[in-house]
Amino acid sequence: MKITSAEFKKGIRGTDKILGELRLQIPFIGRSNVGKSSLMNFVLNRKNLVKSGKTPGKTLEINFFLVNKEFYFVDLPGYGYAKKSVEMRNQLGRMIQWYLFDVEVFERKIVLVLDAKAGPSDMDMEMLRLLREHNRDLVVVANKIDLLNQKERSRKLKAISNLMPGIEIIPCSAKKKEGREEILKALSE
Ligand SMILES: Nc1nc2c(ncn2[C@@H]2O[C@H](COP(=O)(O)OP(=O)(O)O)[C@@H](O)[C@H]2O)c(=O)[nH]1
Ligand SMILES: [Mg+2]
Repeated sequence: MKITSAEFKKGIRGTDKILGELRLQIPFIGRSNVGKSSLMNFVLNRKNLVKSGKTPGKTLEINFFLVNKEFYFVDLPGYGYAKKSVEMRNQLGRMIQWYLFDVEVFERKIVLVLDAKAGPSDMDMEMLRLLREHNRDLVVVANKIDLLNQKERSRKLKAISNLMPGIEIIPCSAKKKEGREEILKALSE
């Protein structure tokens, strides 16, 4: 897949007619601060289209970006801060679950973003369980792989694979620009 264009379309907080469009939606989900927005910019080859930042929990809406005038990248709020664990039951958590599990769309491919160094959190595992329970089409990536040296890297990837059997884990780094082709390939399968 080649990216030829990307533009912000709109942010929503609840039901909206954009959800009913006959277009593929590709939401990036994961913990706050794991690098969802950075990764979307990297994959789209755009510097600052998707707002990323140091303040966790900044994204309060579900933001739609039209890509190649054809499908949507969807930026969602993160679930839970690094330390102060916000439960999936709070308002943002409910919004994420509503979009992923209550809203049926034309087609959806979900990118679950993990922290390569920290590995999957309890909430990541819970999210994975829910995604599988709902038979969601899924791509799992391990971001911030640049924080690991060669040895830690293979050890960590193996450990993550063991926790998520039967799922291919794509190592990537928005910072060091690694894994873009692999992610695009997985999304076009
Ligand atoms: N080292 C490293 N830092 C990253 C990477 N991707 C994102 N970050 C940093 O992680 C922080 C959170 O990124 P952001 O994209 O806003 O995360 P989001 O909350 O999941 O959308 C920012 O300070 C980024 O610069 C990466 O691949 N490697
Ligand atoms: Mg973000």
